[in-house]
Parts: sequence; structure tokens; C-alpha cells
Amino acid sequence: CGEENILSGFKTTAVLKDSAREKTIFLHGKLDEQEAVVILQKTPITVVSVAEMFASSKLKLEMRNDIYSTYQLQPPAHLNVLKATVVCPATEKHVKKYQVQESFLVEETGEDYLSITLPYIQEKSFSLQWVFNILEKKAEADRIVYEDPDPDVGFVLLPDFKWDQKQTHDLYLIAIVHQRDLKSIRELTADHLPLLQNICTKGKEAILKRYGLPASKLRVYFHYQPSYYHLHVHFTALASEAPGSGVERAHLLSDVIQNLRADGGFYRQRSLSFPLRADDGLLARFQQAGRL
Ligand code: M7G
Repeated sequence: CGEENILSGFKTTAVLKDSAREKTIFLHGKLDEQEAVVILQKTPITVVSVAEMFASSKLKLEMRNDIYSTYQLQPPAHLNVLKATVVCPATEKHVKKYQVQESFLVEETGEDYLSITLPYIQEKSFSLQWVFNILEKKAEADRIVYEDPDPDVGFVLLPDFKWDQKQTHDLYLIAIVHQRDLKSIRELTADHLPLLQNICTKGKEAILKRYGLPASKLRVYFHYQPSYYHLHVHFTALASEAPGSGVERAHLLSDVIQNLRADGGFYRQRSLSFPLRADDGLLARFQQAGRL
């Protein structure tokens, strides 16, 4: 999966997902004989670029009818950029992650977590190498927006790789905790309140300072189940429909803090619901255990 002109050798084997509304296509294929996933996305149009675009684009009339007309507009190259995300070598799990699939809602008790989910994620989850690279400044160091280096309550805040950072209406950052032994919200107790409060306060302050977006414009949440089992918090612009911000997977940081204040064992003991895709191995484990 070489760096230079990496996509010229890409051979598509399947279209995993194709969304005209989101202007995104997810492709599975081969790059230098290795399995790869490539995501292509048209980036949002910003008001700032509109004036320049109108001044320098080629316009071709498609049709005119009364007060209505449509055109083909060809913007100059620098205003007409696609975002490409490449995963190479991709595992079978990456390919499945991006495939359109039927989902089933699972209600996991605290006991189910210990007997079904935990053994499964210890055996079968995505590598966390990219997370450790960020924490150790081996990758994306120049993208860090804020860091609190404290080993207990510290974290690194940086743009999620889904966000091109061109405009704030689809702002997306993640805060990755320095502690290495926290997999997800399931493992949080009242002892972690200082960590969570720290991320909440300093993450919001850093975003206001850098991007001018106040806390009232942010959605700050965890995913359960996450894809990557190293605790992290999503910060997304309220105005955007970030993937995974729906009610089945998102747990607002402020709710998590309040639930833990009221009951330190909340996330260890309570049932948590989440959707699993038909081909998810964890779903099969819940079925085998007679929990579905
Ligand atoms: P998640 O809830 O574990 O997974 O969040 P999911 O939402 O993808 O199912 C992990 C977040 O980390 C997602 O929002 C990803 O877009 C983001 N992310 C994943 N990778 C591999 C990277 C990366 O290499 N760099 C950065 N900056 N973000 C990433």
C-alpha cells in the first residue's frame, strides 16, 4: 500500500455502500495485491468559497423554464476536491464495517458483558495501533488541537479522520484518554469522574478557542459498542448528522457523568442496548448464549 499516487493501482472488487444523499461511495478492492477499502466523499460547499466559485467556474445551461433554470457548474480544481480515506491492508472486519447490513437490537446486561461481550472483544476487535500512535506522537502529532498530558485525567483532542477541517458545520473531533486500561463506558465507575469532567470542560474550552464553536453547538458523546476499545469521546457539531450520533449508539458525556454521580456502578450493572449487524460475530455469540 505505497504512498505515492496510491490510488492509481486500486482495483475495485465490490461497492460496499453507495449513498447519493451523503455523496459518498465505499469501495472494496485490491491495492498492490493487498485487500483495501477506499471511501470517496464529496466535501461540503462553504459560503466562503461560493463567491470565488461563481467568479471562476464554467457554467453550462441545462434547462430553463419560466423562473427556473439548472446548470452544470465546473468549479476550478482547488474548489473541487474529494476526500479519499484509504484502509490498507484492510481486514475482513473493515470490509464488513462499511457494508450495508440488516441490524438487530441487543440488550446487554452487566453479566452479559462479562460472559459474552468481553471475551469476544478480547479475541476479535480492531487493532488499536492508530490510537497508540496518536498518544505517542508517532502519527497525526501536527493535528493535535489540545493535550492534557496527565496520565490519569489527561487526553489528546484532535480532528476525527472523517472531518476535513474546512468548515465547522460538520466539525468532528475525538478526545482519546491517556489511560490505557479503559475499553468503553462499560468499565467506567465513579473513580473516573475527574477524567470525564476534565474532558468535558477542557475539550469544550479548546474547541471554543480554536473553532469559535460554543458548548451549546456541540454534541459530546461516547459510542456503545464502539469500534475501537480504547476510551474516547466524540465531539461533533450539533448542526451535522454525524454517523453514529443516533439514539442507539450515542451516550451523551453529560448523562454519563450524571449517571455515575448518582450510582458509581451504573455502567457496570445496568443493561445497555445497541444494534449489531447481521454478520457481526458478537451477534452470533449472543444467539449461541440464548440471549436473543
Ligand atoms: P468508534 O465509536 O470507536 O467507532 O469511534 P466508529 O464510530 O468508527 O464505529 C472511533 C472514531 O475514530 C471514529 O469516529 C473514526 O472516524 C475515528 N478514527 C478511526 N481511525 C482509524 C482514525 C485515525 O486513524 N485517525 C483519526 N484521527 N481518527 C480515526
